[in-house]
Amino acid sequence: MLYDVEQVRVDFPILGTEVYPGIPLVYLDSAASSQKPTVVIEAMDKYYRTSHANVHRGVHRLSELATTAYEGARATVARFIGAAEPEQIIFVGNATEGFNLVAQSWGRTNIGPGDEILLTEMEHHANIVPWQMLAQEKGATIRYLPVTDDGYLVLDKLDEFLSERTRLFSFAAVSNVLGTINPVWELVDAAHRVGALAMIDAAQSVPHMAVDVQALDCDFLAFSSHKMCGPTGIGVLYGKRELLQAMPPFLGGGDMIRRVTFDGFLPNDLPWKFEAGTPRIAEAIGLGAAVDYLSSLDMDAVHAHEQAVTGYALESLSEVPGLTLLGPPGDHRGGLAAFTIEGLHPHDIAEVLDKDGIAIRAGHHCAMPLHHRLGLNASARASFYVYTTFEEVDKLTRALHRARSVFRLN
Ligand code: 7TS
Repeated sequence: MLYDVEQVRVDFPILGTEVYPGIPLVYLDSAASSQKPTVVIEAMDKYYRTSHANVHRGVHRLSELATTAYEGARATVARFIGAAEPEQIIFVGNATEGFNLVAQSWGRTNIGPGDEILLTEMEHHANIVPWQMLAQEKGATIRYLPVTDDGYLVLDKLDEFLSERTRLFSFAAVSNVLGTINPVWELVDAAHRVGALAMIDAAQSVPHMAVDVQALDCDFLAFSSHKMCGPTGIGVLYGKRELLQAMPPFLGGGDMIRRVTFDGFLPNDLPWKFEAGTPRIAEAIGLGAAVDYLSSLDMDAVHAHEQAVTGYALESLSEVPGLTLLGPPGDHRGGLAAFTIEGLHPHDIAEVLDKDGIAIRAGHHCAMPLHHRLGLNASARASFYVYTTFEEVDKLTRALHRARSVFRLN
C-alpha cells in the first residue's frame, strides 16, 4: 500500500533545494505548514494567467471560468471529507477562522449564562481562545477534559465533564503536540448523548488520514489548507446544513447578501452567507488541486506512510540520551514527535539542527495550557508528512546527538 516516497519528493520543488550552501533541506515542520507540490503551484499560476476575474458577479467569460473553478474546488473538498453537499463547505481564512465563525455566529445566538463549553487540555489556542472570548461575553463556563501524563484523554471522566448544561464539545482529532489520535466517534457520541453539539478540530487529521464527516456525525469541523499541500490564506469550515442554515452571518458585506436596502439586508443562501466580500478564489483552486493530489496518493497510503516513519522515529529518538517524548508511546499516533532533552533548551536544539538544514519547531506550538499541564514551557517538535523519508529521521537523530555534544552533555 505504501507509495514510492522518492517519487513523491520529486513533486515538491522546495525539497530539492539547499538551505545553506551544500546543506540540503530536511523539512520536519509540516505540522506547522506543509510544502507544496508543483500541481498546486501550477494550478494557481494557470488560474492567474488564464482565467482570473471576480466570481459570482460578472456575466463575462472570465468571471464564468473563475466561478466554475471556485465552486468546483468547493465540490472537490466536499467529496474529500464526505460532506453530503458542497453548500456545507464554507471557505474561511484558516482553521482558526472556522472556530471564530462558529463561536461568533452559532455561539452568540445559542450560548447564555450558565451554559458550558467542553474542550480538552490538549487543544491548540485556535480551539480555546474563541470560546474564551464567547464565554467572557456570555457568562458561560469552559471546562477542559483532562489528559493523562502520557497524553491520552481521560475518557473515564467524560460523564463527569458532560452534562445537560454542555452546549458544545470541541476537540482535536489529533493533537499537534502529543500526536494522540483521539477516539473521535466516541467523543461525538458522548456529546450527542447529553444534547450538546460536537465540533472537531481536524487541522491535524484531514491532511493525514481519510476523514468522513457524515460517518463521524460531527456538527462542525474545521481545517486549514496550508497543512495539506494547499496554499495559505484558506481553510474550511464544514457544518450540518440545518445548523448553518439557522446561524446568522459572521461577517457582513458584498456576496453574503441576497438583497440590501437602506433599512436592512436579506442574507444570501449557503454557503455564500458566510463568505463576505471577494473570496479566496486562487486559494480555493489551489486547495482543490491539493485535494486531488492527496487523493491520487490515497489517504490510507498517506496514513500508512506516516505511521511507518513515525514508528521508526520514535524508536530512533528513544536512543538519544536524556530525551523525553511527549505523548503516547507506541506507533499508533499522528505523524509527529514532540520532545525535550534534559539540559537543552528546545530553541537551542532547533538552532543546532538548523545548521544541518533540519527544520523543526520549538516553543509551545500554540498549546500553552497543555505545556503548562505537562510542567513545561516549551518543547521541540519534528513532524512528518507524505514526503518524509527514513533517511531524514536518521539525520534528525544524528543532529540531536550532535546538539548534545555542542552543549557538552556527552
Ligand atoms: N488546530 C490544530 C490542532 C493545529 O495544529 C493548528 C495549527 C490549528 C488548529 C490552527 O491552524 P491555523 O492554520 O488556523 O493556524 N498548528 C500549528 C502548529 O502546530 N504549529 O504551527 C501551527
